[in-house]
Amino acid sequence: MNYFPDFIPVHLQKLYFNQLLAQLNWRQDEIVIYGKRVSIPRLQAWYGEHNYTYSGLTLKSQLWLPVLTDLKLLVEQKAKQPFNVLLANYYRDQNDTVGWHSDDEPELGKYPVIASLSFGEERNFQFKHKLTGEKLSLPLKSGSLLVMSGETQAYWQHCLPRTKKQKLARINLTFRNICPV
Ligand SMILES: O=C(O)CCC(=O)C(=O)O
Ligand SMILES: [Mn+2]
Repeated sequence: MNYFPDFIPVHLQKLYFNQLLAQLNWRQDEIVIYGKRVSIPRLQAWYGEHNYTYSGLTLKSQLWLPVLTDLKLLVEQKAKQPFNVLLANYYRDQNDTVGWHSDDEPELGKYPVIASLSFGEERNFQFKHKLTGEKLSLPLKSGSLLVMSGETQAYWQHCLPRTKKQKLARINLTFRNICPV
């Protein structure tokens, strides 16, 4: 795992945040849990060359936007690997979250590289080891890039917990590479 706290220069962070907020096709998606439809606690958007299915929800591919291809290129240069899809998450405030999961869908391959770019409010990203239960916490600051690779998805789950402290909006982009089987 590699963390680059100052990946996007400070003077560009607000610009990117505003462009992403205004231009992405943010949706309030619902998933089915124990037969019930539940709104997920964040907005999301999906771009790239493939559809994506999780928890009974299919995200249809949408054409890349210029702001996304710019960021994708920067991230690909740093991670030294190509990406062909993007899941974008918009956390409106401290109540928006993502629960414990691994990004280990078979179409991402055995040792997926996932590059996670953050803008806006800093939030704590947590990891939990699947066998030992060991926990780690990493504050993801605006403009930072976290590259998860190797056995990160195989052995660790991650989440972005709700906080009691009030938080402003945060946008996170996770670039992934789908290899159709
Ligand atoms: O918002 C984040 O930092 C992580 C989002 C995430 O884990 C995901 O979209 O799979
Ligand atoms: Mn994830």
